[in-house]
Amino acid sequence: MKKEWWHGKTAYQIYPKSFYDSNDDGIGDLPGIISKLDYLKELGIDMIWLSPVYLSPCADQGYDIADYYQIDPMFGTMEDMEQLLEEAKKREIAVLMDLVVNHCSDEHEWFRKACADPEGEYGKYFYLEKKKDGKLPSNWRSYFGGPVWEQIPGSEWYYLHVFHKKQPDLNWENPLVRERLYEMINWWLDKGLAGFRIDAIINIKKPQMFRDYPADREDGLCDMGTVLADTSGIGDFLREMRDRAFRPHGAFTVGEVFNAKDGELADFAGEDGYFSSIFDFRQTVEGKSVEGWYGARIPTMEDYKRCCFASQREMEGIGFYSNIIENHDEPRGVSYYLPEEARNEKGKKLLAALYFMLKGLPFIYQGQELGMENVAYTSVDEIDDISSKDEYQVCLAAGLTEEEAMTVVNRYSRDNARTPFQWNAKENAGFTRGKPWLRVNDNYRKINWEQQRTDPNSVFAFYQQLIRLRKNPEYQNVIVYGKTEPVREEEPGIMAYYRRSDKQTILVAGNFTQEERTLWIDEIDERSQVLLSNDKSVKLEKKRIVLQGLQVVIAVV
Ligand code: TEU
Ligand code: CA
Repeated sequence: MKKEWWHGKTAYQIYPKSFYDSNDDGIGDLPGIISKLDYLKELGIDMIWLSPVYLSPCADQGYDIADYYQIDPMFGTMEDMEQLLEEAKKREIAVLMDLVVNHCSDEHEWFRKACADPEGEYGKYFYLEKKKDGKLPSNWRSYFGGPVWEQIPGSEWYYLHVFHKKQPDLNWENPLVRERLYEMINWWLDKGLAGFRIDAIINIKKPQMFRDYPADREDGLCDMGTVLADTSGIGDFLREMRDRAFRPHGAFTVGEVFNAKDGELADFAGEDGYFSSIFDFRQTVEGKSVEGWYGARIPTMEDYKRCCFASQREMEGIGFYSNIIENHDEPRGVSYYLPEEARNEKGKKLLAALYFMLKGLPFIYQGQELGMENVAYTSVDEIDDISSKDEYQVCLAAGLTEEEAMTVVNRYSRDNARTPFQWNAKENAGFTRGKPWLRVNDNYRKINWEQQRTDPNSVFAFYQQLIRLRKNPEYQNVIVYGKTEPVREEEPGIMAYYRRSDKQTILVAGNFTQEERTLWIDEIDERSQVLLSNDKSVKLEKKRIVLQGLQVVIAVV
């Protein structure tokens, strides 16, 4: 396999609005990020992904871009962005921005012009259609609820938006649109970005606009997943974007790809793929339902293990997944995957080691390294996220009480992960001296960085050790390139695997039950050596390892 500059990196996702507020307006910003680069360095990070900081009316927290060439004033200025690139470079931290090109904002100049003259040049930048026999062109449901079609006020035209109505989809079939996007991507890469995380990209290719699919809810609409499954030909767009923009810059790209079809993995993330890597969302989508959040089932640790191994097998010999336990769209991984009795420091480290040591690029989402947890919102009014608001209504429409609806929303809400970063035990968790834009999690006095940084047994210290291990020249090759081989895969309550290269074998063994368990493993002998564990007492004996409840051990065997 050809080696690439990014293979050994550890990445970190920053949600700028909630990371650090430098000017006390309650909103995290670029100067705030710059002031925390040393923090990231201390953790061991060498690549950051910034969720969008472009000019945006913020209907979907910056994922609705009004100008790709401007920084939103709430985050700072273009000079701040340039300074961030410079300061990051000094610390050898690569910077990725979020590339949101499936749609823009309805306040983008292109869309304004399209509305002013739907039949003119800019009308062709979007998908504009008229009703047929009084019916909308198609019965697709937007990800945030309701039909994907919205009327342009004062006209007979409807535009397509697969997300919010303030996020009109760009017409990728129009070569002019593609040109303008490539120009923009190149402009940013020329500024010194290392690459992009690529938003919602699987949506850029649509089937025919006028095709209906069987309704899957009472609303008569059908899920976008069904629509996309019926689409082909996205590869032409993605290949072109790669060749025109990413490849000439040697950029790293990670695609938000939920549903690559069978056999397409190499096209997306192989050595000659459209992207350098794609996120592994197998465990994210496990248990989800077209009915919405109320119809979903939380995966167990057994599901989690099965998903991880399936993805590792599928990707072997092809490329690298980017591995996560959470992001800005998901609940906190420790609150979601760990059974209730395991939601403690030991359990958090167990989950950390199990995912971090998988083959692929580990991404840490801000606060994950402290073991930040879900929030218990008591009312939907405390929630900002549009997706949560929609799902709350879906619950009520399905006959749930308000209380039941809140339980469901709390389980999945995107605002679980979007609360301010917990820097210390002072007011507002030290995130701002103003009023935070979103409520701080009540547990900040217990879970915060200041308290963890000097504690050698903290979750933070454990992440530091994981990252250090990944960088250790003695093991780096096997940790980055070694094959993943499940060990005692059928054993309930245990998730264990080898990472194997020609020369070395590393064992990662976790016990997610509360009881002590013994694993018989032939390869353990007197030369085997523990590299890291979340429990001091490690019993490595000939041909066996004894794991305490919730213990994880990483050993070279
Ligand atoms: O998410 C794309 C995506 O598929 C979402 O529908 C996701 O499943 C949803 O957030 C669950 O509630 C990306 C971004 O990550 C997300 O924050 C944006 O809202 C979305 O694109 C639109 O840009
Ligand atoms: Ca601010």
